[in-house]
Amino acid sequence: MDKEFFTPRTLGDAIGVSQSSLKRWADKGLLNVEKTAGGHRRIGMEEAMRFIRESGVTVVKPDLLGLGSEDLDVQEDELSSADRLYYALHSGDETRVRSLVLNQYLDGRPLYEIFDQDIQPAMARIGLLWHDDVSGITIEHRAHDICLQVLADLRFRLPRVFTKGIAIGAAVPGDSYTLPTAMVSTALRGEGFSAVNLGPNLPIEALLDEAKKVKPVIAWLSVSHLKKAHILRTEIKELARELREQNTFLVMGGSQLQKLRLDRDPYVLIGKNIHELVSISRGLVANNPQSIDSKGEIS
Ligand code: B12
Repeated sequence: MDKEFFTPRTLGDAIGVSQSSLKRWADKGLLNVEKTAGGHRRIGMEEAMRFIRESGVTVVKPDLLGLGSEDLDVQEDELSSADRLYYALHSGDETRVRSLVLNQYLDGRPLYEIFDQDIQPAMARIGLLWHDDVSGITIEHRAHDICLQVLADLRFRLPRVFTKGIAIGAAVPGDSYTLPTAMVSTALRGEGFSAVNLGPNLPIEALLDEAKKVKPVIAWLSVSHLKKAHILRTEIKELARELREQNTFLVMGGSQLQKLRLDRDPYVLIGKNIHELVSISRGLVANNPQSIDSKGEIS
């Protein structure tokens, strides 16, 4: 996808400030403004998102930034963000889901909170509907697809500054769940890792092969569905051993991980949610300072 830019007028109108205020902020180095070949000022979309999130300005016209409009009626105003998300997912309103999630992000809420406290509980509630009625299955499939689209959109809007090194990961073989591993990669990108999601159902051998090539700081595995646990346990033990030799930490999580009953291993770190994943990743960087350039390459 090409880089998306806003004119100073569009950004100014979206956050309800004049173009001269934007220019002042740019002169003070608070907002990075680029120039086109013709000398016109433009603000990159990621830079606009970063500025709004960090400066705490209010988006008054979200539609100008492609964020949808979050016009709530009065009763809905009483609901928690997780409940609002649940209703938007239930009704299949993708625009509204996107707007709810992106606005939470722009309001400065940590990604892990949006994931663990809004999307996860909303999807868990959606996941109960199929017990009642066949339409619950349709709602669940649709909601899942909307979450994936919105996560991709969110990830695209994150700053592309990768100073913490490389992270790669996937869901284990036999696990076709896509959202958990997509969430992990988005959260790690938000933490400054050059994170690559290798998707659902990845052979352990393929993860190891890639890890040997790119030497990540973190390799993650998500377990939401468990098949052939005994084979997987052996494969993961061997994976952890090989990763340890190149100083890569294996980080594991997922709703079915406990059932795998892994042996204790200081190089296998376990997180029960995205908040714990982020804490683990911050701890690893603090204890393992390496020289890393902006593309995430370790030197
Ligand atoms: C979407 C969904 C599906 C979709 C999956 C689409 C896809 N390609 O991904 C479809 C419709 C295909 C599906 C199918 C099935 N599903 Co389903 N599904 C769900 C649902 C609604 C949401 C799952 C999801 O993505 N959640 C969002 C993620 C992000 O949340 P999470 O997995 O809890 O992850 C959190 C943590 O575990 C952690 N985490 C996750 N990964 C990692 C990794 C690391 C490294 C770390 C640190 C942390 C971490 O952080 C996350 C955020 O807090 C759940 C409901 C639920 N309670 O989860 C049911 C659910 C999991 N499914 C269920 C069932 C029964 C099934 C089926 C067996 C149904 C059937 N009869 O066919 C099949 C099995 C499919 C299979 N073979 O794997 C049950 C499982 C019950 C159980 N395990 O005992 C659930 C709980 C629904 C229910 N209440 O009955 N499902």
